[in-house]
Amino acid sequence: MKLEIKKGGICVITDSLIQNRFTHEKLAELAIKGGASLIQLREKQKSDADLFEIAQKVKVVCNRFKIPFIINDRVDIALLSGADGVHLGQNDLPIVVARKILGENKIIGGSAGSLAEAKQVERDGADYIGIGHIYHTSTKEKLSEPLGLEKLKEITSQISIPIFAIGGINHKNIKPVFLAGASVVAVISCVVSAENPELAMKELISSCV
Ligand code: TZP
Ligand code: MG
Repeated sequence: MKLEIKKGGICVITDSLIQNRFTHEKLAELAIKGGASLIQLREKQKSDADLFEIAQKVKVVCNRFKIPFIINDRVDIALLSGADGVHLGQNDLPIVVARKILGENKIIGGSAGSLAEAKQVERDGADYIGIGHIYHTSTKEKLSEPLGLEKLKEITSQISIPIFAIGGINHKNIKPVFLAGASVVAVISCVVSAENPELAMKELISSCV
C-alpha cells in the first residue's frame, strides 16, 4: 500500500557528506523520535553495495515507527530494498519510467525549480513535487538564486499534488514556508548538522505553530 503523505509534516533527508558523526539509520531514528514524518536517504558517494545495505538498515528504522521511507535518485535500490518510494530530480530516470517499474503503490516525488517544471512533474504522475531551493543554502552545490516565498506561493496555488519545500529552511524561517502553501518541509543541515538532531527536530516543529 502507498503510505500517506502527512500534510504539515517534516521530511528529514539523511546525509553523510556534511556530517559523519551519525550513520543514516541513526539519523533516521533521531529525526523520527524528534517528530519527522518522512525520511529520505540521500547518499551520492557510496558504492551500490553499500547503498543497498544502508537502505535496508534505514528501512528497518522507518518500518519500526511506520514512517514513509524514500530513496533519492535510485529506483533500483528503492525497489530492491522495499522502500516506500523514490525521489527523482530533473536529470534522473523520468517519472513515467519509474512509475512503470515501481507501480502505483510506491511514492514517486519529482524535483522542480520553476512553475513550468512543477506542472510537468504533476502531469508525469508524481505523488509530490520537491520545490527549491527556497532560501540560500550551502548544502547543495551550483545552485542559482533562491526561489523565495512569493514564487513558492505562486507554484503551490497552481499545483494540486503536495509540494515539498526545500533549501535553507530552519526553525527561524519554517513558518512562512507552510503559510506559502507547502504541504511538507524537507530539511538537511538544520537537523543533521545540529548538535542534537532529535532536539533540532522538536525545535523545528514547535516553530511551526
Ligand atoms: N535540493 C534543493 S536545496 C537542497 C536540495 C537537496 C539542499 C537542502 O539542504 P538544507 O541544508 O536543508 O538547505
Ligand atoms: Mg537526483
